[in-house]
Amino acid sequence: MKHIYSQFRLEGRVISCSPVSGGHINRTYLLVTARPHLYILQWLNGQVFKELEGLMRNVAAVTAHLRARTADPRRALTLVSTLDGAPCLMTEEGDCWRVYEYITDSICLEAAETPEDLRQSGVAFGMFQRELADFPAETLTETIPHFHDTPDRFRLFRAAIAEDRAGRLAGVQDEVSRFLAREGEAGALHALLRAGELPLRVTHNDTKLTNVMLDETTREPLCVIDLDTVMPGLAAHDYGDAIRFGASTAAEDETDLSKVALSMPLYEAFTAGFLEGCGDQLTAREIETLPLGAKLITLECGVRFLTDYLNGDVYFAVKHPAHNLDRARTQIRLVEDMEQKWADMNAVISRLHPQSR
Ligand code: GN1
Ligand code: MG
Repeated sequence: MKHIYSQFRLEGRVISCSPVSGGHINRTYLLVTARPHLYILQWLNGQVFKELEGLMRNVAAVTAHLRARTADPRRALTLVSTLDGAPCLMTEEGDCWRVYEYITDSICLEAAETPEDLRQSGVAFGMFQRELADFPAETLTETIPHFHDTPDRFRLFRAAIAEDRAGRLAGVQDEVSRFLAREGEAGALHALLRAGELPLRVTHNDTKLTNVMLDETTREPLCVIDLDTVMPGLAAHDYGDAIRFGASTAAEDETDLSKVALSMPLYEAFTAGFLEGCGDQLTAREIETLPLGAKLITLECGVRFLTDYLNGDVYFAVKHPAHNLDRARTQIRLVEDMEQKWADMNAVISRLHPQSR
């Protein structure tokens, strides 16, 4: 790895480079120098992100925008440039590497230990939304076209079913039909966008709890990480993805489905934090559609996992052959639970934001 990190402007000689787990797409390492100074080194997956230069332009512009609002080194990500002054290193083999300053004395959680943890992550993603409200969205590259285009995800799902490339379809008929039964709802948010009822915003698009750094001691949010999918999008999708991951009572790949449900205390906590973080940015219509965002993004994520299972695990990193299927099962279970709790989800919104009704 030395031939990679030695190309960046680091303070001190590197004494260790160790892999950091987590993330289904990129590969991440922790660099420690003799200074001591800590950095995060990342390899970007060029199969998933076809436009790496555009992606890095987005990241450089967004981090600079957020950085301009705070002097605290821990409150925004800082890219470390290469010796040539570029935001990333492109190797002759076509690989892309980048380095960030490490956020010191911080933690990121796999699961909320208390509703307060999740509320704080809501504040972080809400503030991200608010701070980028004046960012020129049209200058951003769409790093993965149709990323949260749920109807398009169903189209790819149908293609995977028709092809049955890995010969796995026969074993998953029940899951397939539960997803397809909901295909008619998939385009609801996009229809509102087209009708001009929802605005296009700069969104994060991967608002998992694991993408928020919290202060180790106070547990307050410091900054949001994983900016690879920052693109123009819908606020309800950012909100929804955070609920999908953070307000579930079980891990994304839990195999005991009786443990999987939407936790209403966690749901309420994230919602309160997100609305607080967004300030007065969101329209009443956007706030009203937040529960729909939670349901549709969970449906979409499940469809993506099951599509990848049918395609033979070509997209998401898996630890065992049924991993994507396990993930798809938790997601559809969660969608069904949200359907059961639909009235309660909407009641939380009305209670926290009476004007949206
Ligand atoms: C992927 O790699 P990671 O964990 O940041 C995926 C997200 C999914 C998530 C599911 C670029 O994110 O869209 O919601 O897995 N990212 C991409 O855990 O596809
Ligand atoms: Mg991500």
